[in-house]
Amino acid sequence: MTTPADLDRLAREILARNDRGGYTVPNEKVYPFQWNWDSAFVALGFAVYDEDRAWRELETLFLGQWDDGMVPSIVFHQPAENYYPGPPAWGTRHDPPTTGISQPPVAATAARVIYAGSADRPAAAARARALFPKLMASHRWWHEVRDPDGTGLVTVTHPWETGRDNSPEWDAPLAAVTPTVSVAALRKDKTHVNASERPTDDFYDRVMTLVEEAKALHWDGKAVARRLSLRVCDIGIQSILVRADHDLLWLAGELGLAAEAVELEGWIDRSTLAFDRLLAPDGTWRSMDLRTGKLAPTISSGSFLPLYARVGGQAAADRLAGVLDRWAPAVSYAVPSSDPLAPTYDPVRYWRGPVWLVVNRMICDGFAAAGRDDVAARIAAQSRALVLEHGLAEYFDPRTGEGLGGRDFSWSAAMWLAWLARPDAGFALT
Ligand code: 9WN
Repeated sequence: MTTPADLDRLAREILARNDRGGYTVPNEKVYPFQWNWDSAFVALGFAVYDEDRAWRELETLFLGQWDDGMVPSIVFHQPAENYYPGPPAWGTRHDPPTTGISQPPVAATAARVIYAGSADRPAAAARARALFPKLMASHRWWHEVRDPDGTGLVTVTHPWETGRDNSPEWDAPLAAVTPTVSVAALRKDKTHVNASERPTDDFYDRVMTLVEEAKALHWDGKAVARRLSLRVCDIGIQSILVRADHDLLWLAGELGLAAEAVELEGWIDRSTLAFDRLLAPDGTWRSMDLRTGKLAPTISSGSFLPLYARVGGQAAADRLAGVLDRWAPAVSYAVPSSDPLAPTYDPVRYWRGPVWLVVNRMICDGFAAAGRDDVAARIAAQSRALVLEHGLAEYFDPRTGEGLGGRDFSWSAAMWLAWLARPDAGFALT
C-alpha cells in the first residue's frame, strides 16, 4: 500500500524527471513538449515547494504566445520524434515552433494562486506584473478573436483545443467535417499507450483535416473563428475562461490596474449572461454546436464547470449533485468525463468516460463555492483514494480506479502535491 509520504516523494520525483529547464513535459514518452493547461496545473504543484520554478513554468509557456495574444496548446521548445503531430504538420510560423490552436486558459488562475500563497509578496508582485499584460492579451484573444460578434460565447475550432479531446460532445460537430487526409500511419501515440485507451483513427483524420483547413487560411485568427468546419462553444473552456477572468480581475486589483479591471468586468458580465443559452431543458449546462445552434445531447465533466466559474448558485449545484447521484451506481470514482448511462460512454477510452484529477480539482472548487462542501468532500476523498491505490497515472477507469494512459504523469503529480496531499486545506482553488 502506497503511503502519502511515498506519493509526496514520487510526485516531486516525477516533476523533477519531467523538468526540461523552465518547462515540464506532461510525460516523457507520450507528450515530449510543453502543453498549455498542463503547465498551469504543474505550476500549482511546483508552488508548494519552489515558487520561483512555478512562475517560470508560466513564463516559459508564454514564450510561445502569438502576436494576436493566442497561447498555443503546445510549445515545441526542442525537437522530439515520439509525438504526432509535430511542427511540420501544424505549419505555423513561430519561434519557438507551436501548434495553431489554444487550450483551456488556466494560467491566470495559476498566477493568482501562486501570488496569493507567496511568502514574498513584493517578489511575487514583480513576477505577476510582468506576466499580467500577456495574460490579458490571451484573454482578449478569447473574448474578441474567438467571439467576433460579441455574443459572450467563445468559439473553439478544434477538439484538441478543449483539452477534452474526444468527448462525445464533439461527435456530431466532427461528423460534419469531411476528412481530406488519412493519418493513421503517422500516429505515434498508439506505440506508447494501448489503442483502446486512445482516440480512433477516424477521429485523427477529422481533426487533422481541421488543421489543414486552418493552414489554408494561414492561421488567420478571425478567419479560423468564422470559417472552420468545426465551431463549438465548449462548456469547459467557456467556464475556465470566465473563472480565469475573475482571477485576473483579482490580480488587477492587487496590482492597481484600473483600466484592465474595467475591461475584465465587461468580459465577465457579457460571458456570464451567455451561460443561459447553454442550459438544456433538464437544467444542466451543455456545450453548443455553434454552426447548428444545437446543444450537446450528453452531460460531460465539463457540464459541472460553470460552478467553478461562479455561474449558478446552490440550486444549480443541487441539480448537478443529483446528476452525480444518478451516476453513482455505475462508477466507484467520480467524476467520469462523460455520462456513464449514455450509449457513448466508454470507461477506458480517453475523454469518453475516464476520470481526470485536474477536472476533479475544478469541479470540487465549484461545488464548495456553491455551498455543497459535502459533494466537494466526496470528490476529493475519491480522488485521493484513486492515487493512493493506483498511482499518478494520466487518467483512471471510473469503475475500478485502474490507472490508464501515460504513467507518472506531471499534472497528476501536481494535483497530489497541491491538492490531494492536503485533505484539510479546504476545497477552494484560491
Ligand atoms: C493533444 C497533454 C495533453 C492534454 C490534453 C489531452 C492530451 C493531446 C493528445 O494530452 O491531448 O493536445 O495528443 O492526445 O487530451 O488534455 O493537455 O497531457
